[in-house]
Amino acid sequence: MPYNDQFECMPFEELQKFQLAKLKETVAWLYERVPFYKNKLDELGIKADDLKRVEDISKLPFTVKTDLRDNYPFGLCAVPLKEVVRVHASSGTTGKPITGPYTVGDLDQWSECVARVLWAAGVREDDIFQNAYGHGLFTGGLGLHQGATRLGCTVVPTSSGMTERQILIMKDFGTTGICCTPSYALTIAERAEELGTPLKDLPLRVGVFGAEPWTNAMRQEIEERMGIKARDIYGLTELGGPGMAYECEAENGLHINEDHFIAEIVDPITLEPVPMGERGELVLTAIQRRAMPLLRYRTKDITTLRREKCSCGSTFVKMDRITGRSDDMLIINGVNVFPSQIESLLKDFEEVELQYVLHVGKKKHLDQVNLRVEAKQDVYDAGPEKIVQVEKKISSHIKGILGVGVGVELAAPKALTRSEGKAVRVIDERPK
Ligand code: DLL
Repeated sequence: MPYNDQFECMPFEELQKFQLAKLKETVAWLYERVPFYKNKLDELGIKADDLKRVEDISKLPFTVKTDLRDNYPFGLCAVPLKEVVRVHASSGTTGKPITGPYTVGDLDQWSECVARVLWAAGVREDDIFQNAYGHGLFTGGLGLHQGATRLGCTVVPTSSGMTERQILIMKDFGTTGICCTPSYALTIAERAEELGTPLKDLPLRVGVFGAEPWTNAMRQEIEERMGIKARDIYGLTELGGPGMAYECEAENGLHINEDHFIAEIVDPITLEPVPMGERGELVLTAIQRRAMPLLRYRTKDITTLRREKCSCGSTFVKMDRITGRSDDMLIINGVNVFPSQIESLLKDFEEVELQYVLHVGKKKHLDQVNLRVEAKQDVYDAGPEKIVQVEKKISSHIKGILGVGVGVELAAPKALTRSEGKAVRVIDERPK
């Protein structure tokens, strides 16, 4: 039985009525409070009362990441900042992050959504739950913290990194549940094996992984090496972070928390809604958030939706695992990176040309990024010492701003192939 059967098992007709009421409330809320939405709704000549059925959502305007950038940091906020009790942030397409503000009520419903995820994965109040997501601006750490606290677990907020300490704590505290990115899970498992304490010999029994794409093959490997059940969790900063969708015992798709989010799939080119069961871009509308509810947010994540009876009892629609994105965002060990962000950082360095290629690969289970960028002639001529100095300077600048380790290699002037059409800026050789 799901965590909150009143909502998670709601009959479809009732759910639709509920969604419509909340959608209308949200549209009216935004119309009154956010000039960006007032203008967009006026342009389209649509008001909350014009929405008669949930499907009328397709009359509403889309919201995209650049709208958040253009209204940075709080231009889309629908409440005064004194009612905002937390702000998280994630990568924007250029230098500035995008922000996610929360009211007290938003935090409360976020905890509820994450509690449902954990419950569906089999986490219970007697679990010792190690939270190895980054705690900070990233929504993973505090989001999972709140959800696990709501369930009553014994939460151990290790945050990410310091792998040997993670293993030590797992052993000493008797950790039974864990959450982190799936790639980090494998890194921990591998280190534990090297240290002679395979995780499968520990009490660990369940893991909740997300924030980056992963496959069933990876699930199997994690389950075998860690001796656990591994389940998926999905979400994004713009709409409140992890907990928007989650896997249940059926392990064939992720239920979307439909009393909080209305999901649509659109064709990423025509932006027309596609029928249930067809692939396209996931578009989500937050219908209960109050600090920054977004209408028809284009996630750029590619998936399909299915409405079917599920063995877990939930009536919520299911989405398939995310198979890719309709933009060029890269997810590097759970951190979102746009090539355009790298480009805008490179502009600060007069030692290099804006000719660059990002090579993305895997070393063991972790993503590795190498940036080849062309040196200016005088820098190149100054010799190896100067080159190494510039490489280090760029690498530490990128790490400082984006939080991602990138190996930088200065190439000789004119060494990189010039494009004859769209420049190829990213070579992603990670296994799909
Ligand atoms: O990654 C929130 C999160 C934290 C989700 C912890 C799950 C667990 P952002 O940093 O804003 O938020 O990145 C959001 O990451 O649009 C997807 O492209 C990708 N993503 C998130 N979860 C999954 C998943 C968090 N389970 C972006 N599978 C999203 C595939 C995922 N991709």
